Amino acid sequence: MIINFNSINFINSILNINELSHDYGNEFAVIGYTNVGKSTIINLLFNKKISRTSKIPGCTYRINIFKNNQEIRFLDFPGYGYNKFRKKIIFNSFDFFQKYVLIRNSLKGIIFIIDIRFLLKKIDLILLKLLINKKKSILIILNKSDKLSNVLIKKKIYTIKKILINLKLQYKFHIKIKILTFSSLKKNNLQNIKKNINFLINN
Ligand SMILES: Nc1nc2c(ncn2[C@@H]2O[C@H](COP(=O)(O)OP(=O)(O)OP(=O)(O)O)[C@@H](O)[C@H]2O)c(=O)[nH]1
Ligand SMILES: [Mg+2]
Repeated sequence: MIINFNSINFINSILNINELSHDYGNEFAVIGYTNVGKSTIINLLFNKKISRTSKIPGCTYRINIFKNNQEIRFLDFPGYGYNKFRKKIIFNSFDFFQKYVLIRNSLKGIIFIIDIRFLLKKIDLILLKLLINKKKSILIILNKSDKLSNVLIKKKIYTIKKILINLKLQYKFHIKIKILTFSSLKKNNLQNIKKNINFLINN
């Protein structure tokens, strides 16, 4: 199957795990810390402004669900870190995601967005370990690479690969985790990201 990235529509936004649609077909989750660029990447992938983005952390505060004409669903998760609107929101993205990963059979892959400058925060590592334990396929996107020099980008890639190798030794897992760098400003590697999402659905 080749994913059609040229047809996407907003379906609904949810706050509760019971509001998820039936667990059939193919689903992808776009997750990561607040403000790393999840919604921006979704908009670029589908070449359409379907998800709200903002400089203010916590812009996405519900799980927004999109679907293409092949019935493939993409879930844009709220970031699980610092949230400017936290006091107003009783929703905990991190807890939701943990539950979601455990129950969701149609979840074909995780698109894990990371700010390349900060790499993995403690909370990212906890989620990564959970995903590895559940044998979920992961595509890691090191976003905002425009903020670093090429030398630093290489260093960051080296560091995250080392972290993953250590996790591999610790948890003895065999799933492949692909790592790509990206910049929503430069839009490099967009085709490569699409290729790798296709890889997730077909494996
Ligand atoms: N310099 C730079 N800025 C980026 C990049 N990607 C996203 N941004 C900016 O980062 C901010 C946050 O982007 P969003 O897409 O809203 O981030 P998000 O992860 O969806 O944020 P939450 O939904 O609040 O968790 C916006 O101001 C974007 O324009 C990038 O690659 N480079
Ligand atoms: Mg967002």
